[in-house]
Amino acid sequence: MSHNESLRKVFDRRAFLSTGALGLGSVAFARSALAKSIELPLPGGPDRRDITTAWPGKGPMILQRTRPPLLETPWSVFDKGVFTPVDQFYTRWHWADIPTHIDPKTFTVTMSGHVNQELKFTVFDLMRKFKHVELAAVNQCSGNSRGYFQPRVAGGEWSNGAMGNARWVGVRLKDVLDAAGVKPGAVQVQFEGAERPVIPTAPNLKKSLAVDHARDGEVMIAWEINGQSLPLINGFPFRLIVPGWYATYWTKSLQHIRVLDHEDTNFWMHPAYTIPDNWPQANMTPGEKDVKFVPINKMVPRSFVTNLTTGAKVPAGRPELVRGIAFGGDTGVKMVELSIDGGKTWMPTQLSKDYGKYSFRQWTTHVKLDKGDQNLMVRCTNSDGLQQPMTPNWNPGGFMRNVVESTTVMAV
Ligand SMILES: Nc1nc2c(c(=O)[nH]1)N[C@H]1C(S)=C(S)[C@@H](COP(=O)(O)O)O[C@H]1N2
Ligand SMILES: [Mo]
Repeated sequence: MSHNESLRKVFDRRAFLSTGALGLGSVAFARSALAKSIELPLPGGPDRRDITTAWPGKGPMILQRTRPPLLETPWSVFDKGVFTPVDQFYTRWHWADIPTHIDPKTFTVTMSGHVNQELKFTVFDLMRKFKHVELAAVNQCSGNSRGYFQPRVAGGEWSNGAMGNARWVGVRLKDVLDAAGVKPGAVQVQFEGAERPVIPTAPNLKKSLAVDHARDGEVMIAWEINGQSLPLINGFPFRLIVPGWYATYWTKSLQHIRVLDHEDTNFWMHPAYTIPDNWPQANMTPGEKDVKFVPINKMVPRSFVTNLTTGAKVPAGRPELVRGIAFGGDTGVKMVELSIDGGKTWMPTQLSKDYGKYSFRQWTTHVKLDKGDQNLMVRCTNSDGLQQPMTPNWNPGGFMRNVVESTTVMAV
């Protein structure tokens, strides 16, 4: 991507209008203009979810909450390809007062704290001064699939659609930090977006990464998602991309970058968004005492069937196509296997094109099923040898669901 091409996209007047502003009139209608609902059974309910088509710039989405917007990608979208269409990319915000208009001509990103020189970048500066990089990476909410936690935990009861994969274009955070000059003794880098809490005394969402992580050359400040400017609802004009880490760190509408000479202990780092300190399990027993919690961090491998859903009827006794997606978490996918005997034996699947280690990877295979209910189990092993476990984890935040998923079809 050339500088000029990227700049043209952001400065294109029509692009501002579609991304830099949220049609608030339409937002207000989000609840009343429901098109329909879909079946989406979760343990403990509900069995159906409303589908909304009323969000500016979004196609049909599962409505979890209107203010702030929590919109989930309908499952069928993940079968269409490894990159999630922008108009059906999920969205999640913490505070209802999300930015409804950002003028890219006046918006600035500030870099302050433990640096040699405090800096302020306009949108134009940030895009022009640093080398452009592109990376395919999965953005997954820490609470994706929370609706399947048993016993149930509080929070957005997502099914599996609080994730998406995209090609992100932007600049390396490292280059931007180096321009300000990180001082010796720096510990973490903190990120804050342009929204503000509804109650002024409530803490705004602030997330931090270790300095070495922030400077690893992979963490990016991006403005492009799958070839277009970020929609406002997904973080226009810039968002942080933290490949392999949960989306809570992917700060949208990034406005402040602060280099800290101490560990960030703000509410959103601890106790919010913490997991039991036993990665990759993030597991504990409900009610267990004296569990040490640490900030959520790297993702774990996951895999799903996408062309068949539970309850689907498939012909018995002849090879049927089974297809899906997988991702390795904080590294690539080594293999994806399928079991139709409850996990006793596993058969290999074919992996499709590799778009890089942080991307979704499509897999396909054919299976011959006997008549009756058949459980398709899919298991991903990542390049570090980490494999999805057979029993689900549990933690009170409903974070980091980590288990071999099953799809029960009826062979007839
Ligand atoms: N500024 C800002 N950035 C944010 C959030 C937020 O509330 N405010 N939520 C985070 C969380 S928890 C998630 S899951 C992702 C969602 O990204 P998306 O809306 O583009 O899908 O944004 C992250 N970045
Ligand atoms: Mo999230």
